[in-house]
Amino acid sequence: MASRVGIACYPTYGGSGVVATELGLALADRGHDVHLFSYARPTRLAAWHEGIEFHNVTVSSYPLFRFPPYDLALASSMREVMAEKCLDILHVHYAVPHALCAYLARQMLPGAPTRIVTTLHGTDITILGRDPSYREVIRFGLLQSDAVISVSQWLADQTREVFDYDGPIDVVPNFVDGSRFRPRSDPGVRESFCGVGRPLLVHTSNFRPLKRAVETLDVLELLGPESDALLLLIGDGPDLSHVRDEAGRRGLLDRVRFLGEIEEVAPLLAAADVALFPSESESFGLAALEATACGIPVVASNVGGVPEVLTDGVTGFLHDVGDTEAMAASVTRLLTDVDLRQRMSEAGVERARSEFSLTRVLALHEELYARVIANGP
Ligand code: GMT
Repeated sequence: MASRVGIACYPTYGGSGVVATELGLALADRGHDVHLFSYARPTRLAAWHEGIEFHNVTVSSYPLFRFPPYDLALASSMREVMAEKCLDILHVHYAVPHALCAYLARQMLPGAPTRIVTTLHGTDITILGRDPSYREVIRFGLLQSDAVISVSQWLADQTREVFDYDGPIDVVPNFVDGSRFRPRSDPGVRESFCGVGRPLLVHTSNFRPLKRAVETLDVLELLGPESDALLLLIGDGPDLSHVRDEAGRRGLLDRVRFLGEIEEVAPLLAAADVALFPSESESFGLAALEATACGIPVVASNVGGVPEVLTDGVTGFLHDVGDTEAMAASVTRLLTDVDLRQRMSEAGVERARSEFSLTRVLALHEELYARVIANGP
């Protein structure tokens, strides 16, 4: 049965906003009436899409406000839409502050039937959850949610540990839309960067320090001067200028291309040979999943939920955080052994299709929504 679903997320280039928006698009395509809340149009909601109404949360400034209260503006917008559209579900992505805003909105409408679903994505638990300024308020947000989703078993375990939380947690993984994230043979994309024969490495992220993006340069250097591999860096964020400076300082500028934020990354991923993700923490690793779905073996850090997404030695290679020598050795293996690369590529595509397909994970969300609606207030 079609539902009226509100979704709140951060709009920026990052996994939680991507997952929330892609889920909203897919729910709308299935006939649900979707209302998306954010402070700017999310990256993956580039254009108008039938079935989704975007609610741009604006925060007024006032001389007394040193910190304009975004959370109150968001709660107010949620309350308004909840009342007008009679939302069945308000699904918030990233606990802070969204779970609390949803709670506040519902408190403002006594008797509202709206059920609150909170998806935990990572640093809302692993970093903010450990911060005494936020711990108790996040825990309260979880307890007030009608369902709590974690994107990996690892993050569910962290949540129990950090908050001493023993309520139910549904592990529902992130997903990829296989119609877009798929292998393609499009020599044009490759040709435009480096010609067909030159090895192509790729890294996509929001360039926060925990992504350790500068280590992609270490790996490139460790491949040695005889390698003519080219590294594509996709995305933007606080560490990008440091990475750019380092590339210049190390004389690597002719071996690295900085592409910035790109709306449709799938064709670029599919053109590459190996993807690199040296993060120090990752509750899931959506970017790694998107790469494997495109048929690209991944070399990544063995952290958090990453081993739930990538199978070491089968769909990629996992190494200790910071072990760039081992990462470079794995990249060299993949670049020199075409059969290995092909086997890993096929295994990655197969796993993305069987475990993390949009169809499968969308159905898990629909089942969960039906369950919490049936449980009632
Ligand atoms: O927690 C964050 O760092 C933010 C969040 C985001 O919006 O990018 O990233 C997390 O959520 C993604 C989608 O579920 C996961 O793929 C990322 O692994 C996770 N990041 C971390 O855990 C560091």
